[in-house]
Amino acid sequence: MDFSVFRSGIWGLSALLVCSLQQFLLYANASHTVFAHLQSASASAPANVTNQHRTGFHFQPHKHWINDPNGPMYYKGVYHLFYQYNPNAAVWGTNIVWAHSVSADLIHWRHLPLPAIYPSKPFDLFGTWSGSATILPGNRPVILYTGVVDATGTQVQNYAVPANLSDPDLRDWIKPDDNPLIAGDESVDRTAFRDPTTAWRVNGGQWRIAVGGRWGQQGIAFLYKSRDFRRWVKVGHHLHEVEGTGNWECPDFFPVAEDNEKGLDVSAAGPRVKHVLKMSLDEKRYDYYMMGRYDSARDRYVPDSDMARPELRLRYDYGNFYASKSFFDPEKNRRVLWGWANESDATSDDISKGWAGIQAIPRTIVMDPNGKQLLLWPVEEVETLRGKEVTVKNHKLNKGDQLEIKGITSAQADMEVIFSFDSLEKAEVFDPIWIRYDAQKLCGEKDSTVEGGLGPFGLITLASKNLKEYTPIFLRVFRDPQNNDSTNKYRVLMCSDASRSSLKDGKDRSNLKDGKDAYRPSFGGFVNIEFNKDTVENHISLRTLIDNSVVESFAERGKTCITSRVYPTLAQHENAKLLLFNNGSEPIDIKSFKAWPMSNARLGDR
Ligand code: DQQ
Repeated sequence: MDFSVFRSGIWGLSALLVCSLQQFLLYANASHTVFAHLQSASASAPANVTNQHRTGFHFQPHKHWINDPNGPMYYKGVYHLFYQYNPNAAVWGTNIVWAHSVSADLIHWRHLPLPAIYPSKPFDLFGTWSGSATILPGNRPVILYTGVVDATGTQVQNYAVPANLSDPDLRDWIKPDDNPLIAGDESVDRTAFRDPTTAWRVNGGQWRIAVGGRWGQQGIAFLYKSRDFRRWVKVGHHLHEVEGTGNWECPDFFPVAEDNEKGLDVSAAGPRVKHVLKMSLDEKRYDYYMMGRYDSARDRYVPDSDMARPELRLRYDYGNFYASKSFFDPEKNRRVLWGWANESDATSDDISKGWAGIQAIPRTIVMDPNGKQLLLWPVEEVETLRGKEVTVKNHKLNKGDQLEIKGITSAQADMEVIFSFDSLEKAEVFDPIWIRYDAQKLCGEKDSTVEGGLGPFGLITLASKNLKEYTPIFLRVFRDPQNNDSTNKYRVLMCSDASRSSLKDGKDRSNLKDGKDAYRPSFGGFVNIEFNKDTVENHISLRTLIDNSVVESFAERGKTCITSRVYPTLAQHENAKLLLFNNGSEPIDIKSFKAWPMSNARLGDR
């Protein structure tokens, strides 16, 4: 008997059943906009997928909608990435499944033909939502995921196990009938109770997981414990909670080493280990994290700083990056982070192009030597796609200067630049009123054309002739004598401005965020750099990956990262220009600039 035919028959039948049941869905706390009328292939799929803005080396399936990365892991020489996927359309749907792709190097991928997990059982008939993988002793992977069980959106936590452990691709997954593992009790809002973490072990014994949720406006990481991975009991306290932050989605909890850059497996503990708790804030659609100490004996997590103070919140990425998830890669002893970079165009555009969503380039996570934050950096494998290097050295940019970089197809490129300057004297004074702003608002006011003292300077990417379209990534240094939270009296603002990236919409897209329309602001974050006033020269480094409709930037080895999704109509392929610029009165030296055209990653089927 041809098992694959049998299985796709069952898949088709159950999908049909599920789709008709889902017509009646009403989600009280769903985090994605539901387009019930667009979920079916016939209603929404265009005849062809439009290639115009597809990326060359970022992860994406051939067509349709993707969102959260799920259950990343390394098993028997293979990297696995699962992701939320709508098999019918380029919009999110309650028919979302766990699609599955595998890779030897995190860059080139094979898309496996069938979803690993899809709605089919009473414990997930109304949704197979996000979750994580854990490798149990004996090298046995298990997936924990959220199942939606009824039309009101009640969520439970389920498990799935590989059908065949000798298959390194882990193509087939079984959802045992003793699911669900966890149903929320009366202290849990069951319609906001989802996205279990990878499990960790406390003192080599009991298992723990966290599950995201809320109680009113209090965001919560619920904590559960188990001796055998089957019977899970809610712990009397939460892993953490913060008032006023709303629903927490996709929590991630993992250790980082304080003394070196090696990644740690999830259960690692010890005196020189800190723990990171990340939560995806449903209301803001951004990922925040905190660093702290996890006292495994008391099962208590104590963060270093108070997340209730918005100005102290840390983010992995200050742009379009959400629902991220990390995993430990034992092959290279590193922790790797995946994050979803959603489209920033209108839903109607996604439907007509036939696809929506990419995964950002996977990033290694290490602790910043300052101990206060993380550094995120593209995995080294991405460098294997680099072509012939173009360089610039020791080129001075005075106020108003632009330098065009020739000899590279910059619509698909990687680049690293070090800017240096002799003096901090011209840095503009930071207005205390801006403390109440977030960096994004300041980037909106002080855009790349607004002249300054020390900055703005940076890159102009995806630029058309005469700058009708362009996406600048730039820095501006402020002096802040009143900064009481730090000994550092300078604030460095980093911006990635998508508001002029496309002529297509013909209007300002920087203020809309309704989930249906285009949203392309100037994203911004501060970069925590301590300048040395005793040396004559200070630097700021910037790395940017450009891939047709995505610009991912990393300041200072990954202290601050910003991902923007953009859709130039003119600045495409060979017509996209790349420039360096300075609009500040302090001259900026391009100490070093290197750029490489990037070839395509192989994204095939098997
Ligand atoms: N997406 C999933 C949920 C998760 C949300 C559903 C975050 O499990 O909370 O597709 O984007």
